[in-house]
Amino acid sequence: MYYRILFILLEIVVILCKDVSDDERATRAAFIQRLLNKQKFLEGRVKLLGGTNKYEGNVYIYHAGRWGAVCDDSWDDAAAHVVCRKFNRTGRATHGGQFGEANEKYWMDDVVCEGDEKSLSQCIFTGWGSTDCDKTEAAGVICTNMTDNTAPSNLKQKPTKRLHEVIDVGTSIRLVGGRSSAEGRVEIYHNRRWGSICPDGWTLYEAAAICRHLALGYAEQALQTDYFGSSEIILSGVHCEGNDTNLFTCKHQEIGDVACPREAGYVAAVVCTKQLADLLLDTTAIERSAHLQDVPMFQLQCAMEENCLSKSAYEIQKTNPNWQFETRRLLRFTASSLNIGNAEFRPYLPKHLWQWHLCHMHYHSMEVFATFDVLDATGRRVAEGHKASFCLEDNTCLPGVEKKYSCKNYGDQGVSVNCSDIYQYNVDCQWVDVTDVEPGDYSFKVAVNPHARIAEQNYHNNAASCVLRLSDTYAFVYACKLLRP
Ligand SMILES: *[C@@H]1O[C@H](CO)[C@@H](O)[C@H](O)[C@H]1NC(C)=O
Ligand SMILES: *[C@@H]1O[C@H](CO)[C@@H](O)[C@H](O)[C@H]1NC(C)=O
Ligand SMILES: *[C@@H]1O[C@H](CO)[C@@H](O)[C@H](O)[C@H]1NC(C)=O
Ligand SMILES: *[C@@H]1O[C@H](CO)[C@@H](O)[C@H](O)[C@H]1NC(C)=O
Ligand SMILES: [Ca+2]
Repeated sequence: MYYRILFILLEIVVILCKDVSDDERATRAAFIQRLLNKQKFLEGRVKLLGGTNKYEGNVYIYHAGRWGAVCDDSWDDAAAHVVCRKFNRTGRATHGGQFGEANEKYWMDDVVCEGDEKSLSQCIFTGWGSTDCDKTEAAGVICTNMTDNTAPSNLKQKPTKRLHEVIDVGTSIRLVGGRSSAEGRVEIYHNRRWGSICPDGWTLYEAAAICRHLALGYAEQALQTDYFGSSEIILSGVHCEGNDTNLFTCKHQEIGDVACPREAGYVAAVVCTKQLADLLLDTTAIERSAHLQDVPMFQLQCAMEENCLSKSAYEIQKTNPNWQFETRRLLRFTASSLNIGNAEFRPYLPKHLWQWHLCHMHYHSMEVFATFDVLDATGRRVAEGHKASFCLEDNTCLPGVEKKYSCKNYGDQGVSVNCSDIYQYNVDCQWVDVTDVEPGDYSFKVAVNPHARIAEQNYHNNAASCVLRLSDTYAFVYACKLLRP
């Protein structure tokens, strides 16, 4: 009897407890459901912050319950189009935290869009939260009206006038505020006063024109800074090809009273040097080695992790349970570049920021070292140019030159003078996934150091544009020409 009562009591306690916790659980479940709904609702949404109106600003994307910034590496107008489409507008990309520093951690880096994606998260990128950017590298957009005649396609080529058409080519240029005569902010004499250059869009291509113009050699750095002091900005939108021998052959937007989006006091500055690396891409190696190979996807898992296949591969992986047995058609080729300069080619990132790639068991020291693209006759990209980051080393050297750099054992990375960094056609990811490309004639483009993140003497030997003839069974690559990426 006694036991029985105890038993019933126990049962009541159990039931009560269960009721309470069920209630609680229901409340919690509802709370979590609301949270999840909100997350689902916001997932992939994009907002712009820091601009003067809602159509511009740094880009933030919502993922996994929080907002995160986007890094400006590889960020371009195609990506800006994707962001601006939600306003029915086209857009222009901004870099280097034009609308302030990133105030959230980065969610995305090395974003590569075609421009027709429905949302930013459909573009190729390094993976959520995988980034090597600091907070000054926020990507932004300026969205403009479609009908507006400053639409991005024009904006991109907006500087149309060459400087020598509007300014006397005898006009003086000087470097001011540097620690030596080979560096400083750039000043130009116009209307009886010295003024600075707008730093927006100031890259090594523009800096190279300044260093050559002043007979100071090559541009080692292109800076947007107040480090060398500042003066009134009287020239904006300077745009050079990278091979200009003087500033006046470059294009520009405005001179005199100019509009210039920038951080207070920041102006364009350069550091010049006579010692610089110069990679020369080997076009013969590309022509000789290019061929097709069909590879089953189960052999490509490492490559998939490193984003070396086109989007359809990832769709197949998601939708087809037997995806491992599908094959991909790869255009494989050897990319080799010889350092013909007079200084070593060293990676952009310091060693502690190198990324370890488990799959390939080596460190990547540059976020993008090479790009490979297949374009059709209209210039449209038909095979996604995945972006390969590599381990830089001295693979072979000219006779009498000793190898110095090796990727093994966290070794120092670089390419010595008169040595070549070679990616053989049989290396993983050394290909373009052409599975979805119809037979026909295309242009095949390979570029090393494509964004000129590392200074070189010459950028017009960093890319090759070749004819690619693709049939059902074979590929020919021929007539490669050297040009700028
Ligand atoms: C964009 O245009 C579409 C169709 O013209 C319209 O339905 C939509 O409301 C527009 N969106 C915005 C943000 O103006
Ligand atoms: C864009 O269009 C809207 C109306 O659709 C107009 O109010 C606005 O002023 C336009 N902006 C620019 C920059 O032309
Ligand atoms: C620079 O390269 C362009 C092609 O990108 C070429 O048309 C131009 O003539 C070159 N300029 C000089 C000064 O070599
Ligand atoms: C690199 O090779 C060139 C041409 O063969 C030669 O003139 C130059 O001295 C070499 N430089 C070094 C550092 O080996
Ligand atoms: Ca070069």
